[in-house]
Parts: sequence; structure tokens; C-alpha cells
Amino acid sequence: LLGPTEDGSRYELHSPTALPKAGGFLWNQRMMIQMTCRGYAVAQFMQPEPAKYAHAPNLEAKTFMQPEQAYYAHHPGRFVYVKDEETGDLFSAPYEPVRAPLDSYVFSVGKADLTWKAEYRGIRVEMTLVIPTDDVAELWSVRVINTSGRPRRVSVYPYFTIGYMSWMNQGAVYREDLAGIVGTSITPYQKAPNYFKNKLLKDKTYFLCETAPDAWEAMQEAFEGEGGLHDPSALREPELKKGDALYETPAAAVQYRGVELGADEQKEYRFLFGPALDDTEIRAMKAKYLSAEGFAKTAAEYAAYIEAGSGCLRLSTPDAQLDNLVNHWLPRQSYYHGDVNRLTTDPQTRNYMQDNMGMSYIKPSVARQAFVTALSQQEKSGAMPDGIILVEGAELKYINQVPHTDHCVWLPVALEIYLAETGDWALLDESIRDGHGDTYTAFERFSRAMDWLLSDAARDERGLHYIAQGDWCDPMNMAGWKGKGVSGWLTVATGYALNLWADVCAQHRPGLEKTYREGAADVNRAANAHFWDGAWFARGITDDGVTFGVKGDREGRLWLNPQAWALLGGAAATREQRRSLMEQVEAQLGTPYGLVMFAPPYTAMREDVGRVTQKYPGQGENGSVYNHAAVFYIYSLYALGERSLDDGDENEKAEIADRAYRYLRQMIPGPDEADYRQRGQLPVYIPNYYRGGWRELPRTAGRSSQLFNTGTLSWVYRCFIEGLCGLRGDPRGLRIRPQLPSHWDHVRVERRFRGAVFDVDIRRDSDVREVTVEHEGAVLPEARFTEIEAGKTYKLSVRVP
Ligand code: CEZ
Repeated sequence: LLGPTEDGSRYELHSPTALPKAGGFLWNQRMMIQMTCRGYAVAQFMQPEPAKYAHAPNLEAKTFMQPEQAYYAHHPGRFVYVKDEETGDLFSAPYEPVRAPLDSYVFSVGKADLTWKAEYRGIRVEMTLVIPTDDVAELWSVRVINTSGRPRRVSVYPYFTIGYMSWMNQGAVYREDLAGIVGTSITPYQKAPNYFKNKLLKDKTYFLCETAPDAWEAMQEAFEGEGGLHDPSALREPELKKGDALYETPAAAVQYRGVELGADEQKEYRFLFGPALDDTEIRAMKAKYLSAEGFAKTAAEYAAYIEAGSGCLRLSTPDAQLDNLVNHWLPRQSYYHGDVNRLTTDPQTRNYMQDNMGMSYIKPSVARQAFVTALSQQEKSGAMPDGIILVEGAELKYINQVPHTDHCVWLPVALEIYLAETGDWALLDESIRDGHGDTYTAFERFSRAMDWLLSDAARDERGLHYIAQGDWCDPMNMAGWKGKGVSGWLTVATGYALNLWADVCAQHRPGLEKTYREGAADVNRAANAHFWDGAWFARGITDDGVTFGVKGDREGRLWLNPQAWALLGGAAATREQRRSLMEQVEAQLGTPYGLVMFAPPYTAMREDVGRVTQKYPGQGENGSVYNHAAVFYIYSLYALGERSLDDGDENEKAEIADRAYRYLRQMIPGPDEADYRQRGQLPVYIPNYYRGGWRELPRTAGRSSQLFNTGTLSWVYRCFIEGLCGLRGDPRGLRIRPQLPSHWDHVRVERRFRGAVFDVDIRRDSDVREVTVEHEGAVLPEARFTEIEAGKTYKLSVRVP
């Protein structure tokens, strides 16, 4: 059904129906396109706000990318119809809209391209999509191959949707001079000032052909006729009518008529599809890209761009499928997040910090700049704003108009990774000026953010953290909207942030460590006094003083985040607490598809918790396997495992490492076929959630959201690098503390770190009592490699008990 190619660099799916929503995505800093195995597309580009050049057939609301995107016959897509001129037989590649029963089919996701092969009765169509590194366009090659062993005569009709461009003005015509169809529109607006804002928008959509077609149709309705998209009327005529669209929905359909193909002969076509301001731009794009050389050059450049984000870890473990994800796809997805910030101009502050935190492993200079950018937007109070503006003049949209109280927490969290990876402590001495005209060093700004978390603005008289209209959980918008409700998660997370900051102070400004250490202790004391519910930590206390996420709750009884961050930040101070909450998490939140974010899911609105309770049970934040929350917990296990490595309790260590690994493995689709079918997704990215409700709604449990925008990545990558492989930087060098699952005896790792390469061979050895590291025949005095020289390769042999 599916599997990686031999060198692991691609994933191939052999059915268009088994995982109908499975897809892949390509991006650059200006655009993103997600395409399904069946030929549907969601593409957007920045100008500077996200916009579309292929639209739905009706007016679309502007929103962020949706999970479990619904596709329908007229959904934007890229298709090629083929008609046998002798028999009238029709099929389409990749699969939609005709849905003919193909004789063979392959959808192949590469890191820098997507390809499809669809064969029907001796004719094979191969489609390849590549995008440029620094322009908005789709480069399509279409090859039509006669595999039937006898001469054939076919008509080939690429059909690319342009869709409903505008209710003010839209149309399309074929342009001889460009050899292609150009759709023209005016982005609808009503306020006069918007005329000036919109003037330079790319309101044209072009579909250009390298080989001029014999005929075309630019009007969607004329193409489809009464036959419907699965059997368009226009294809029942010998030739397309060369029609135009005059305030009618545009489409780009062209015909290569009566193409003669000898046995084994093939024809190759190239097309360019994208948005433009005017003819000059279209002509320039055509000259630059639409040729065999242009395509080859673009593909090579784009592959090099993707390669630059290949990360710092190559794993070779007993689990080949896992290696495949870690070595090929995880850094790629993380790179996407860090390099384009989910194609928004105002990322949520916590997303911005976490997406960039993954860049510490991939392109640390980007992460560094993100700290500077974020800190330059710090408020006078020391608080961090809802949303970081990345483009001058951009507006705070959607969720950024709702007050959330957790943004400061993410600063030291992201900093910890950055410093561990780079050792770039000089960042803390950078002077950063903000919009109010104040200048502080980065160090001072971090301190001010931590001071804010400890201030009365952030905490109530009990020392608990206000939640306002949400914390990490965006839709938990009514637990504290009257100004009193507090967050259990944010309180224990603040304990973590303060402890992390105290660690930084210990290195950088030792005199300040005590303040933050005491602050953390105070926060953790308050958390224990008010949130510990006997066996786990509660999720919060509402405006009316009702504690929720507690054993008495029928729904939303146990939430993962407070447990994870209580482990990280030290609120779960005793061994009994830790054992208890770990057991409860396992028992109440465990499913074959990973840990759900809480259980049981809500089935009705709780007005004192908020709209999270209104989401469909098991979907999104309402108790799905929300991978971001799951990975916090997994990371907290690795962090705990590291601590217990120091304590030296062998059984506990093994148990924690096994749990962490199991939860991590469950985050990846496969490897058995039933699991792939249930999740419906290829293991080329980690989605933001899999459906929960494993007990309540088993039919849909495990189903992937197909949404690859998620804060999960940085943390998953970190879990592999620092947790499982135990190769984490510190001020003195590289510490080595692997936490392998107990059924693994041997792992080989290539780890890039501070300019050097570590070739690490990790083996279990019943003779050793602690991690032992050998370099060039000598055992290191401790499990840490110091005095690293950039450019060097070090071979380490590591033995673990
Ligand atoms: O968005 C994410 C946010 O981007 O939800 C996370 C949050 O931590 C991230 O910052 C958990 O709430 O508004 C909504 O209901 C949306 O569902 C968002 O909460 C959610 C979506 O996954 C975005 O695609």
C-alpha cells in the first residue's frame, strides 16, 4: 500500500482511495501548497497577507489553515484528462475528477517535489510539481506515455481550477501571445482607502503552456457542461470551443488534440501556474521558468533550499520507519515552521517562539533573530504581546485579538534549547530597543518578562496565574474572562520558566539566581496548595471559584498539560506525586494513537470553561491526541529520566525511557497497514492532532487532522536529540546520556553540533554501571565531550547499562 523508497528520501502511496486525504506539501518564503494524492490543492501566497490564486467556486471566508480539510468535486485541483480518440475512453490523473479504476497508481512525496503516476488501459500520465525557491509559481511537467505496445491516438486536457475570483470583476481569456489562459479579477473591497492598498495585489492567475495547445476553454461552466466534472461535456466534442469567461467563473482547460503515440512513445509538456500583477510580470515568469532548462534549474535550486534544512541528526535504530521520519521528514517540517512562520504576518507569540526554537537545531541564526524580534515587541510592563508582527503594517488577526496570559513563559523555554545548542551566551548582552523607545539588553528583557510573571498583574492573592481568555489552550476562553479565573497549567509552567531562568542566571549573573529560584518555589507551593487533587494536578479554577480537571468531573477530568509541566517545573515535587500522575495519565489518557490531551471529552458547553468544550468530542482541543500537548509530556518524561539517571534507580529509568519511547512512536503513523488506514496520513509529517474519543467514538479515533502546522515539531526533534539519544549541549560541551527503550541494544547516531560531527555508537553493556564514553581508545572522565573544534569529526563509543 505504501512505503519509503530504497534510500528513504521519498514516500510512495499505491492507492488513490485507501488514504483519500493523504498528501504532501511544498513551500518557500512566499507560498505554500498542500496537495492530496487525488489531485486537490490548497495553495496560498503572501502579498503580504495570505492570498489565493486558485479559488473555490464560491466566496471563501479568510481563515487560518483548517484541519481535516473537506474536498469536493469542484475543490481547487490540478488535473489532466486523457481521452482515447478511438474509443472515447476517458480517465484523469492523478485520480480526480473522473475516478476511473486505474490499472496502476503511485503518489510519491519527495522532499522537494511531488509526483503522481496514473495508468489506465495502456496510457500512463506522470505529473510532477516543483516550486521556485523565491517566487510564487507552480511548475508542472506532464508526461503522457503509451505503454500499450500498439500505436494510440489521444487528446490530453490539463484542467487547472481558477475558481470564483471576485464578485466585483472576474474573467479569463486565452492569450495567443502567452500561449496560455489568463484570469483577471479585482479583489473585492468597499472602503476607499483599500483601493490604494489593493492596487498592487496580484489579481491575475495565469496558466501558461510551453507547447501551444490546439484548443482551450476559459469558462468553467462551458467546460463542465451537463456532464459534470467527472465527465465534462466539452470533452465529448472533438475540440474545446476556445471559449472565454466574461464575468463567469474562470477555468484553465487546454487541449492537445489527436496526439499520436507509437508503442512506448511519450510526450512531455510543461506548464506554469500562478498569480501575477500584470502582463509584464507574466512574461517575466514565462521567460524565467517555462522551459526544460528553467524547470531543471528551479528543481535543483529548490532541492538545495530544502537540503539546507536537513537538521543535525541521523539515526540508525532497530526501527527503520522511525529512522525514516527522524532523518528525512521531521527536520523538514520543523524547517518549514521556522523559515516561514506558517505563512502568517502575525504569528501567535507562543507559536513564534516554539517554531523558532526548532531552528536552533537547523539554522540557529534564524532562532537568534527571532528572540530579538520578539523582545523588541515586549510591552512596557514586561509582558509579551499576543502576536508578533513580522511585516510592517500587518494587523493582529484572529486569535491575537483575544487576551492570553502565557506568552512570557515561552521565552526561557526557547532560550534553553538555543543556548544548549549554540553556546551563544552573547545573545543575552544584545541591546534591544522596543516600540516605546526603551532599550534593555536581552538579559534584562528576559528578567522583566519573568518579573511580570511574578507580579500582581499575572497572579492572584493565592499566587495562582490568571488565565484571562486563554493560556496555551486557545479555546479555553471562559474560565477566567471575568478576571478571576486561574490556570493550573500556567501556574506550574511558570514554575518551570522561573527555574529555567534561574539556571541561566546561575551561569550569567549568579547574584540573581536566588530571586528566581525562590519565585519558582513560591509558585510551586501555591500550585500544590490549590491544584493538587490527590492523584494529579487540576487544570484551573474558574471565575466562580470552581476547580476543574479534578476527579469529581464527569468530563474534562484529567488534563495532560498540568501534569507534564509539573514534572518539568518541579511542582510534582515528591516521588509519590510523580508516580501517581504518571499512572493516571497512562490509565486515563492512553490510546493506541498516542496520549489524548484530556479525558473524557466534553459533550456540551461548559460556560465556565469556554468554547473548547464546544468543539466536536475528540476533535482539536476537545480531547484529541493533540500532539503538541502529548510531546510536552513525552519531553517531561525524558527530563525526569535525566534526573533519575543521577539518582540511579535502574528500574525507574527503564520504565520512564520505555514510556517516553512508546508515546513518541505512537505519534508516527504506521508501520502496520491497519494503522495507516485508520490515521489516513503518510508518515511525512506529524499532524496537529489525531482524533481522540478512543473509548467513546472508536470509528474515528486516530484519524489525522492532515494539518501540518503545529508547535509539536521542535519538541519531537528535541526528544530524539536530547532525550532518546541524550546528546544535549551545555556550557562546557556535549553531554551524553542516552535513554534508549529497553528492547533496543544498539543505536548509531550522527549528530552535528557546534560545527563538528559526532559519529556515536551507542551499545547496551551489562558490565557498565553508568554511561561510559570512549574516544580514540580512551574513556572520558565523565559522559561529556569538551573542547569541541568546529570542522572535526569525532567517533565516540558509548556504553549504557
Ligand atoms: O491553534 C493552536 C494555536 O496556534 O492551538 C494550540 C495553541 O497553543 C496554539 O498556539 C492549543 O490551543 O482557535 C482555535 O480554536 C484553534 O483550534 C486553535 O486553538 C488551534 C488550531 O490548531 C490552529 O490550527
